[in-house]
Formats: sequence, structure tokens, C-alpha cells
Amino acid sequence: MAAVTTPTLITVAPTGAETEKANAPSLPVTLDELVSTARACERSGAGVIHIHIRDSHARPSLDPVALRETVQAVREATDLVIQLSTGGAVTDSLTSRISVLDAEPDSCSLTCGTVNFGDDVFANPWTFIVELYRRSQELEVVPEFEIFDLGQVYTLHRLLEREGLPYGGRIHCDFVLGVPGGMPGTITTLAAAVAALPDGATWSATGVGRQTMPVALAALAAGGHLRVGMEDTLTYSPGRPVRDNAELVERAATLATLAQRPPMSTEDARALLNVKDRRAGSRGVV
Ligand code: KMH
Ligand code: ZN
Repeated sequence: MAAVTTPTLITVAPTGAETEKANAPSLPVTLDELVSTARACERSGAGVIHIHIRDSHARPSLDPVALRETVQAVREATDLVIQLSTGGAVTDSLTSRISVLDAEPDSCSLTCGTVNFGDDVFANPWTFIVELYRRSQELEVVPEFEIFDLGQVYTLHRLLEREGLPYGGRIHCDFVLGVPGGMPGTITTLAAAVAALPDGATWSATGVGRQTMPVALAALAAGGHLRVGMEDTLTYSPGRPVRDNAELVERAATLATLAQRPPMSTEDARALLNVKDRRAGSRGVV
């Protein structure tokens, strides 16, 4: 377990694939909205941005050209670690989800198993996990292992045993708790998942909806990092919609500071995850 004095990595997941713009007007769905969100969240203490993009009708998209433009625009505007979602929407094909890596992000999400997702199924068969992982190694993209259920931690062990370490050599996981069909946002569940991690792994956690606060507080107490954002949370407090993503990052930064684990800088986030430096003028080495 990380020392409880470790600075906190804050990841913002600003958009997701599930919420409709009509139901959350501050959801960033255009490139301009995403870039200004990224800037505001960086100022508020975020170190990583987990990106899903939308098309011109605000529908979830994995369009390769738009993904590349998005990565370039956020990279020019901020120093955030750019993580593209390979989870996409439940309707996306496995092939299009692997092609996301061609947009040259710093990092990508990599979900370690299939999970019921509300009324849908979020499909992540073993052969897909392996193919995506090998492609991330080949393209020098650092995966963040998304864990929606306890068994997925054991799939991660199996993956590492068979395929070796990820690009960059660090094992970083994100626990997503509270998805209907996945593990619940309770302290006992989080503790069991953390206890099952591979040695030396770092982790963040996010609780969906009403599980946001208990999971954030538990993660800080246990030495974990935080993921926040409108992908996971649309209500700041009961009955009060979130103003925007920066408000959730500000709250996370406040909690982390109160816990005497203030937000990590973007440079420290880059070092923690050991991402390849793809910014203009960099030497491009890890
Ligand atoms: N939209 C969910 C089906 C990820 O980004 O990797 C999957 C998801 C996970 O959001
Ligand atoms: Zn996502």
C-alpha cells in the first residue's frame, strides 16, 4: 500500500459515453468544450484526463481522425497525461476499440473483464484483453487497468504472468465501483480489491453516483488516488447537479489536501505512470 503521505493523482473523466448532453448541459462534447474543460481541470489539480469523444450530434464516437485531433489539441493546451478510453460505448466493436491506440495517446484504459453494465453488457473477452495489451506495448502506450469487479484483478494477474509488464513498467489500476452489475462502492469491497493487487501496483478509485464520496474518502485513507468527473458523477450533492467537471476536481483537490496528500503535479503524474513524453520538443524517451 502506498504511504498515506503520497501526493494524490487526480484523474478527471469528463464525458463518458452514457450521459446525454440534453441531460447535463455542462458535459463537454465538442473539441472546444473538451479543451477548455481540460485546461480548467488542470488548473484545479488534475494530472490525467480520461477521454471519450462525441460526434457532431453529441453521440459517442471512436472516429480515428477526431481522436487524433483531440489528442493533439489537448496535448497542445495542457500538460495533462492524455488517456483515451478503449472502453468506448457498449455498442462499439472490439476492433474499433483497439484502433483507438493509433491516435497516439500517452495512456489508454484497459478493462480486465466483461461486466454487466446496467441493462447492457460491457464486453471485454480475454482474447480482446490480450490483443489490446499487446498493441499498447507495441505502440508504447501506458495502460491503466480498469477494474469493475473483484475477479478482474485476477485476470490482471493472469495477463501480467503471460504477457509481461506494460509499456513503462508500472502497473496502475483504476477501480470503478458502483456500476449496476459490478462491485459496490463499499469500504470492504475496495479493501478486498486493493489487497488482491499485484505487488507494487498503484491505484485510483471512483464511485459512481451516490458512491462517489464514500469511495473517494476511503481511497484517500487507504493510500489510493482519485478519479472524478461527469463520466461517473452528475450530482454534487443530493438534488444538486454538478456545475462542471472542474467543480469535481476542485472538491477532490480539497479532500486530498485535507488528507495531507495534496494533488500531484502533471510532471509527477507523468513520472508515476512513466508515460512516453510525446509533447513537442521532448526527446520522446521514458
Ligand atoms: N463506457 C463504458 C461502457 C473505459 O472508458 O475504458 C466503458 C468505459 C470504460 O467507460
Ligand atoms: Zn471511460
